[in-house]
Amino acid sequence: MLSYSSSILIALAALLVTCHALCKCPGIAGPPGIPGGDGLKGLPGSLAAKHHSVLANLKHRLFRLEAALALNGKIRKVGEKILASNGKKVDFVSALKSCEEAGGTLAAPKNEEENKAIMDIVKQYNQYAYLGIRKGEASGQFRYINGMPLNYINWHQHEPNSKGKEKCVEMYTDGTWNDKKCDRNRLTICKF
Ligand code: MAN
Ligand code: CA
Repeated sequence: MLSYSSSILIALAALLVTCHALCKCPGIAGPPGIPGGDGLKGLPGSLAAKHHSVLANLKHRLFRLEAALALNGKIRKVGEKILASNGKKVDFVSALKSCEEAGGTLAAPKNEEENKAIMDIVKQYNQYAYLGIRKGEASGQFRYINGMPLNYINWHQHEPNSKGKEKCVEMYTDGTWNDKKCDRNRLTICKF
């Protein structure tokens, strides 16, 4: 039979593990020691401690991996998002496809900070990039790939000018946008 206080401790440990699994906890402090807990509720203390150390180790490795990739200019972290380019210049559909096949989508800036992060990659490769934005068939409005309306824009002066059929959007090296035909070869920048 478990005492009231050990039940509380076990419940606390289970909560801590859940919290760490969801990565909402700052730092990687360990759970409280749970002597001899082989709980009826939640995880046994030894299992909770093991899970915690596995998660803490993964978190630490992930942190170092992201730092190393960012240092080498392989990725850019912006908020919770990760931006990366394969360095390839292809048409819009091919660019979107390669991002989706990699488990992401074409990057589209939702605010100034994200626009700057994408611009840094455009500058790094010195190549204009397609953004994950296109003109909707029905609406005739520029929207994100998922169909949602834009909540941030950074058009170059006099753009969009919709010359002919410019249904895609490219980013210039100064971070401003131009509506552009979708069949040009532009740098692929994905968001994960
Ligand atoms: C080209 C195209 C257009 C763009 C103008 C700007 O014609 O890239 O999309 O609007 O240049 O002068
Ligand atoms: Ca244009």
